[in-house]
Amino acid sequence: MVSSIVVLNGPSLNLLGSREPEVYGSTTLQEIEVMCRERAAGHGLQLNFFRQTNHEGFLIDWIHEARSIGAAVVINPGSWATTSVAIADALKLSEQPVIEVHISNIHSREPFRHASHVSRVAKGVIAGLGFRSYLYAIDAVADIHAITRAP
Ligand code: DHK
Repeated sequence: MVSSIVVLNGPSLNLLGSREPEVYGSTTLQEIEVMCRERAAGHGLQLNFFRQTNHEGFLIDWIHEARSIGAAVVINPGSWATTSVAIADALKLSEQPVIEVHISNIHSREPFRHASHVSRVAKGVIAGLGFRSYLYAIDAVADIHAITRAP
């Protein structure tokens, strides 16, 4: 049963707010973190916002850490979605739901963004809804949690 969520972010998402705002919006990662905390608290779930890394190995370590504490994973892998079998392999080991998040709609963008390794192992994928993609991912984990708790 899920009682905590780890939120993970891949490369260049530290620049949210100033990075291509016409694509990614003007909300910063820090602002997203605050909203995620509120959302998770509203569902009675603990949130570990591990934040962001530009180093693939760190992200893999964090995925393993999430597994060891039995947390669900909300992950925006950024461009590693399309390049990293290693991240997908690490996520596959999770015994809790993994929700892949993208701020932009990767399917309406360049073709190289369409095929995600992470999508193959994720329980669900939320893309194109701006910063709200993260919040809906937390709602999804909470719903799954409620279903698994139901008698
Ligand atoms: C973020 C990125 O950094 C891109 O590499 C992805 C994703 C899309 C997003 O929309 O959040 O292709």
